[in-house]
Amino acid sequence: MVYCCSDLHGYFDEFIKLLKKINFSSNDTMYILGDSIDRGPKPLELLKYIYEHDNIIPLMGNHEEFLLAYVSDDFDKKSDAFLWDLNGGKTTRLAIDKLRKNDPVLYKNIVDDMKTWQYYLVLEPYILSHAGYNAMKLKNIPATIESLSKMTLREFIWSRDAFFKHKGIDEYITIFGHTPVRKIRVVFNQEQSDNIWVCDKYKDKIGIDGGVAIDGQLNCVNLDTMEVTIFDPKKT
Ligand SMILES: [Mn+2]
Repeated sequence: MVYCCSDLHGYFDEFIKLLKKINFSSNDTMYILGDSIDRGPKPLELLKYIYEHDNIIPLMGNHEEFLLAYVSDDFDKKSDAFLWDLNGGKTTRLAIDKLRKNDPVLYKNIVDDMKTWQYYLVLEPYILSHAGYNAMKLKNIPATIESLSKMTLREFIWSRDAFFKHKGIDEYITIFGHTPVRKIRVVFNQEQSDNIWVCDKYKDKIGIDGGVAIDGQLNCVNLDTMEVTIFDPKKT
């Protein structure tokens, strides 16, 4: 089976419980749609687990970009570390500093691996990306799958309303995270819930960030059956 989930934000124990709940095995594949780190308690445990499992395929999120900026040579350690910390990065930052000191080989492996994480993936008929893309651009160019090449890397990891308020690429359904679904529902004046959000106007987007980092839940979608499994830490 092929699954996806998103915005794990260092909630490693909860992720493991989710894997148990779906009976995840070495024959299955799990895509994580970005923001595996920051905010939560065990970002490094999650990064190690991802690194050790070839059938867990992570995508880039804006929080992974904070980390890669931090470990790059031209990083301003003082002001940029401050900005990352403001965005929930402190636990990750301290853990990555410690790893660099205590296990430089594993540190290098994890960072080098992270540099290869993709910004989007196409698994027909699905497009997977952290934040979608800039759907407003499709007003001026044909809304075909080729239009993905016109999007900037930043748009795959930072888009919000510019993605979910506008019609997307024809004949594809985009599965995305980044904006917790409860916040998307506020934008559309919809009834509150942390369950996956399906765009009812265009039927071309599915938001799956259940907001585990804001007292919400983890949503996991089986891409073969479209069955959704929820792990809600509040209910265990
Ligand atoms: Mn994000």
